[in-house]
Amino acid sequence: MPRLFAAAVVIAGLATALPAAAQFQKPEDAIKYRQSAFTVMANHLGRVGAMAQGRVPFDAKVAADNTAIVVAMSTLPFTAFGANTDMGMPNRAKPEIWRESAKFKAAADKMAEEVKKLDAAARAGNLDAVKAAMGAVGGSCKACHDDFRAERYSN
Ligand code: ASC
Repeated sequence: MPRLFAAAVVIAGLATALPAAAQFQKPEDAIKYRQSAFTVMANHLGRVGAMAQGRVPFDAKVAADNTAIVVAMSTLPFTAFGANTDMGMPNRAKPEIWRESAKFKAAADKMAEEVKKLDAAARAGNLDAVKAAMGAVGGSCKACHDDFRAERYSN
């Protein structure tokens, strides 16, 4: 193969690999990925939630370290709801995710937005603001779960 043509083929290959959906070999990989991202996000959100609820003493540094992780994770799951990832392994994704994709995206964006506000509150070291922002984040989680997450796992 002529060198220039070979280079063009490599570049074209990289470019087509870039879309998020193409980063998963099979549906099962995408499902595992998004479930994992939600798990990590919920874990770190929970540590801040414990402070907001007074179950754990408020430590602004620890809170901000955790909200930074929540922010970083918040957009990742939504790269893994591509076409044909409704099955492949047990999951709780409702068909509405693909049927009402604009609404699903709006719910995801809303959560990411509220999570950024929570991070700002934690970085400011303001527990009252953390409590308020935590309520809004929780509301955004619940709203999306109500519409788009099934009660039971599929088979
Ligand atoms: C969390 C978590 C969720 C949401 C949800 C809010 O901390 O893991 O799934 O908040 O419970 O209603």
